[in-house]
Amino acid sequence: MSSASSQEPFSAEAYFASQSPPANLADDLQRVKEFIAKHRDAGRRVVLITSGGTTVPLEMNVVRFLDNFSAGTRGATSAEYFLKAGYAVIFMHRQFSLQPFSRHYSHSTHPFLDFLEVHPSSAPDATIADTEVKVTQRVVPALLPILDAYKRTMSEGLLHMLTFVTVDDYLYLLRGVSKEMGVLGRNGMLYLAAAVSDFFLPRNKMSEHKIQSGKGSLIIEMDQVPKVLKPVVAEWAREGFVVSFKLETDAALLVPKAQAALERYGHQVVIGNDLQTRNRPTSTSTKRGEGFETAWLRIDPALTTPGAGAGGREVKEIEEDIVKELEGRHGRWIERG
Ligand code: 9Z3
Repeated sequence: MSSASSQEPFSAEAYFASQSPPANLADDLQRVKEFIAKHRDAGRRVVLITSGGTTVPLEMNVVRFLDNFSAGTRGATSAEYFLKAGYAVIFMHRQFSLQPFSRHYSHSTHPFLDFLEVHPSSAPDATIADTEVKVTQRVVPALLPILDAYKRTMSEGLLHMLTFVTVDDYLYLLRGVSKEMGVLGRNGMLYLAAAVSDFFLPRNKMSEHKIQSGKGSLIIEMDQVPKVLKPVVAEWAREGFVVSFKLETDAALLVPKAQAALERYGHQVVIGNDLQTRNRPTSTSTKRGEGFETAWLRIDPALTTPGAGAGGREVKEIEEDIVKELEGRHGRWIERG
């Protein structure tokens, strides 16, 4: 696979002209519009959270695709803290990635079947319908607050779910939802935590059917995905409070690259995280006049096991501090008008 191309990167317009929208885009955006209108009328702040990784299909009839590591932990965890802070949340996530509330009982961390107990009835004519299944008592203290918050959120209609799989789905949805958020004015926040592919295979270069083996190595030349933060800030969500994420594997690059992004796109906050320690120290950079302000949020690594709270142990999650910080900054930004 080649890693560099001499070709000019696609502009956002050229990208959308070349790639097809997801089939249910119009319906999805209609529901988003209704959700936003309801919360705007209630004077509530609304945050769009993007979460999880995007795929890049290699064939039209897709058998193989490029993916990335993101599990959606950052987005799903942050969603809970934004809800707690009084925001309505549009949770735009990769299908089957972690979701707020249910993330505490994911199949890999806490399979929920492990928390159930079977109590057969002792009545002589009992049938299977008389058997009771209960949650193991030891998990109740941890489960109850999660269940309460989940029920309250759903009954008050504060969480709206949207799913994407491919980078095309993601970009079409991001454009559509960002534009819908315009009616919120400064009350809208975009929290772009999804891990979005930097490269894609344009439709006109894609094989229609499964790529066949037997001819030696496979060479695929990919094009660069446009940097959509630029139109997000300058066109699609002009009044929104935009928070982007910068992911690096070399921690020394984080702050300079976060500052370069703020300089280039002119949005409000960049959160920098290092792949290996992304649940621990995290920096936030904000532009102040001509300079930059960088704050580090750190928590004790011993307290940070994602999802560990579900089993009963109290844990601190860095997203709690990130959201608290952003809520404050968003509020001050709204006041400044
Ligand atoms: C992030 O940096 C997220 O915090 C993570 C979260 C993807 C690291 P998990 O889902 O991981 O909890 O497993 N997201 C943004 C990554 C990204 O694609 N950033 C672009 C870049 O670094 C700029 S927008 O160039």
